[in-house]
Amino acid sequence: MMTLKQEDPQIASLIDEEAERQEYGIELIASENYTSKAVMEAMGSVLTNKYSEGTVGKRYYGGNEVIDKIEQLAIDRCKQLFGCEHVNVQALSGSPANAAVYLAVLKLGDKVLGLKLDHGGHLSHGHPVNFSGMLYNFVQYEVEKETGRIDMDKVREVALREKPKMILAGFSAYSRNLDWKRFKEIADEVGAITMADISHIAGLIAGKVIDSPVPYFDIVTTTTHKTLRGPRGAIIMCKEKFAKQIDKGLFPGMQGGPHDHINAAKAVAFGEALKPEFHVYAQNVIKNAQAMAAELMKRGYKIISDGTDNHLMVVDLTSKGLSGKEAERALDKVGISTSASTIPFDTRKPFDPSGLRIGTPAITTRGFNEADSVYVADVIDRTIQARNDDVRLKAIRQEIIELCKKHPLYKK
Ligand code: DSN
Repeated sequence: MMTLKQEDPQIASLIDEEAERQEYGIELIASENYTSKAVMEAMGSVLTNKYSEGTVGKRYYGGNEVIDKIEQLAIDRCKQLFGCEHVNVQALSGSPANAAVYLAVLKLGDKVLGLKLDHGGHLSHGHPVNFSGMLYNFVQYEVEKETGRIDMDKVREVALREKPKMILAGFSAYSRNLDWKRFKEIADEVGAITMADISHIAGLIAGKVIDSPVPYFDIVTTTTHKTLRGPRGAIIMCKEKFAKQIDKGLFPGMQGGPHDHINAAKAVAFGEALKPEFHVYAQNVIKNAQAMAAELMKRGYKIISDGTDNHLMVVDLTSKGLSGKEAERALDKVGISTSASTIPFDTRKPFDPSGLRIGTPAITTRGFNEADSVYVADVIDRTIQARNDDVRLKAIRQEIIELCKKHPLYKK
């Protein structure tokens, strides 16, 4: 058989181009990371050829004796990593995982509490343009204007008033730890199911540097490709009493055939996260984020909630006189990838919001330390100031290339 280069030189060369971009660029998108070569090898394997609807030992297709062993390994490692009672590793991505949970435990129109998108939540946590907001009756809680933090007494007030069937805790742009125990107490008070979406922080939980909802919550979903550093995909963990419902919600409720090559790569990633080095990695992700946030604040940038407990921060650029999109574009020019983000109570439109979300999972994977993170904050500041000066931006681009050469990624 032909190699990719022989079969399709155009795609092969574009992949090379993207590899160069990743190698010589600084990745600060809070939801991105770099997987190991081992994870990629599993993803690019013959396992992509297989169909295996069903669960281990109960498949709708023949020839699954090897796939069963692989999926069981993924399950066992995941249970060891997160201490969950049951896990389904077949979810294709975060939103389908959440959809499968809703399908499994809710009826159409049921009421759910979730964090508002522009306050740090996620589209699939009840935004009106998303299936979640269209099919279910989501009531949203918010962060406080003064502190940028979730006030649990207010969450309790909303829960007592609304009496939801389920309470959902989780975020894609919130930099503070969640009080899982308090969420559970409130849910118990109103008789609600508890669901956590830990997509952003799963690696920090697996690395045992922040608290886990798994001991308290009924259901916990996560993507596997963010801080957890695995392949693009998701998993659903739950208490044993929800196991059957969740499995049925995912297949046949939501999905057809699982992606066995991805499930193998999930097993590899869980194996990596079980190693002691991953604990150090998770610690460093937070140290780097805190160093970067402190430096940006020193330079007059407003960080929502005035700092971070995790891997990310949302910078309010209003006082700097530019929008999140303008900052994102300027940083792109020097080879720094970020994502424009709404801020709580944003007066600007979601496509050109007031904030910029920044995260440290990827730079930490390539070995950046706190001093490097302070330097990156300095570069961000200088780039924003020089955003209309192409000569200065070009010089900064060279600095970035030198910094990346100091911390090679896949060219090691
Ligand atoms: N796109 C992910 C993020 O950036 O947080 C969430 O789906």
